[in-house]
Amino acid sequence: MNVAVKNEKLNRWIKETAELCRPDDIYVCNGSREEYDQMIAALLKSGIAIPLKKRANSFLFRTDPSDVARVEDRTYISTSSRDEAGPTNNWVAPGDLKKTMLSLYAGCMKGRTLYVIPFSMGPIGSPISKIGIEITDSPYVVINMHIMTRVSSRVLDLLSTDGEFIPCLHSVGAPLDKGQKDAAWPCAPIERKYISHFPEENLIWSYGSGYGGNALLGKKCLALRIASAMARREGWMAEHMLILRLTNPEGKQYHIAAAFPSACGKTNLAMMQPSIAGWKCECIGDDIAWMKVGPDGRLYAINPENGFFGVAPGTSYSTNAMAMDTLKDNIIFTNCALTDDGDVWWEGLDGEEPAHAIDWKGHDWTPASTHDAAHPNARFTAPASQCPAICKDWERPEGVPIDIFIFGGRRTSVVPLVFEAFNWDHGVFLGATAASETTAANIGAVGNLRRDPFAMKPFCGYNMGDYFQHWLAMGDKLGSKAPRIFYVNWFRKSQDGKFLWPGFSDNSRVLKWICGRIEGKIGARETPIGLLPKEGDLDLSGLEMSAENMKELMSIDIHAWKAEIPDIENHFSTFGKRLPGRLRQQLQEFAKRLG
Ligand code: SAT
Ligand code: MN
Repeated sequence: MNVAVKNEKLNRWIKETAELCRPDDIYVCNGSREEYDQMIAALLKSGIAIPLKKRANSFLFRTDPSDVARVEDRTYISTSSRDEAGPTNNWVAPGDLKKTMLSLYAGCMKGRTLYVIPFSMGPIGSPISKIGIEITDSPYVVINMHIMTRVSSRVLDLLSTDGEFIPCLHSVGAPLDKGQKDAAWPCAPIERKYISHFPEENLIWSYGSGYGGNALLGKKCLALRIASAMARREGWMAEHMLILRLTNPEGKQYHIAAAFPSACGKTNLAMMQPSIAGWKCECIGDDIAWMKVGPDGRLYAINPENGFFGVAPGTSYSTNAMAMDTLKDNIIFTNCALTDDGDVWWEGLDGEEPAHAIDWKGHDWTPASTHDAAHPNARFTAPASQCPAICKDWERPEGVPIDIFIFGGRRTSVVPLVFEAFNWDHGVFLGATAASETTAANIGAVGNLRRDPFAMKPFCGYNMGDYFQHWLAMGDKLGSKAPRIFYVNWFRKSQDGKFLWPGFSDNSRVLKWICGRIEGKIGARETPIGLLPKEGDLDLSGLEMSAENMKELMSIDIHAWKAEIPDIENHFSTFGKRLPGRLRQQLQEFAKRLG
């Protein structure tokens, strides 16, 4: 071990873990630039990192073709009773799961180094922040954690001898025999992958995958699954939400938190540059919001992360110029294609397709190839501070006051561009019944419609029925200071399969209407599903869009909505007694409004 660790619990845990996993070496990280450079140098030497000539200090990694996304089927919430984890989570009793995993962990780091990563979610030392320690045998995880979280020896200083932290144990699950050559991307087969959470003891055990949320344990595991369970116990909120600041031409600021499922455009909205004159948008976070009621009774949000782990395909100067400008240097790319001149490439990037590239699997690719050059869940890991649209207050320890919540997802049909909830309970009903087509962010089928309440289905660390109740309780606590709730769908298509709404910077038009609503300046059309913009109220100036398309985008097909009712009933029935009566009542009222 390179340094002595003062914290007793941590010292004991490192020792026990080393005895169990039997690494060749132990290294405690300090988060410095030198450390990052040394890790990169080692990864370059072993040929795992590919340097990019066109972007300073930037590298491409290719994963094993089986290890390309989160694995929801192998993700567990292990509480003492199954009911505590609820119907949306996989569950195994803690004793059984630990037994299985302990046998996998035994000797799993042979031939590797055990890295100890002290990190803070949220600014180091802020009262809202949480300290985690990740133990991992993956240098790729170490460098990604450097960007995505605040890794620092100051975290160890803060912990002192007896401070509390959340232990996050990770192994790629590929021990090496003496002299055995390492795989380019070591990992375990799917049936031996486990992403396990023990919310009753704030503990995370991950085994077998090196990818994204499976392995960077500060993100979905700590900041959502464990944090959501803590938040419910302690009366705050941990949500799968971007945070942005919108400023109107008069200089008035609005803070918006929006929940969309993975790979549904949170990063694009968080960095959006409005197409309407005089409006300004700044990014505070693109994936996770931690929110607490402030001394003035309003809800304040911080982004606990330090970087963006964004989907590369589809990112371009026309869809997200701010992300493109963030990606110029100091970036880790994963599963993008490599061009002949030493740059990354992905489907949807500006300009011509390259005549030749190396695809994400390391094979030759040309435009004539029948497969994508980049994996659809290819990612960039980028420091948030590099984003030109980052808000100057993004690290403010007390957070920013949230005025507006937005829920949504990918719906090809049925759901109009935007509508407002009648009140808090109705807004919670909209969140609880949100549905979206599945994306490549999870291993599994893409394009299947599923209920994804509050975009938290894969990330809620306890019974989702109780989570709904927690939302209702937060609304009661906030009273008249509660954010107003809206629902959006950027993805509705016409009969001939074309997107009806241009999206991206034109989403500012929708946000402008939303701000008009909360100012009380704009009326709305009351419909059975909620409050829709009146004709002419959405600012469409300078937008070429036919009246028919606009009509279709805003249309409400009562039959299609009625057809949703049995599915919502079904969805609600899975929560049994844990479904709050107030949501059952919302469903009854909704059915009645539909007639
Ligand atoms: O792989 S991650 O979980 O970090 C990305 C996502 O699914 O949002
Ligand atoms: Mn996400």
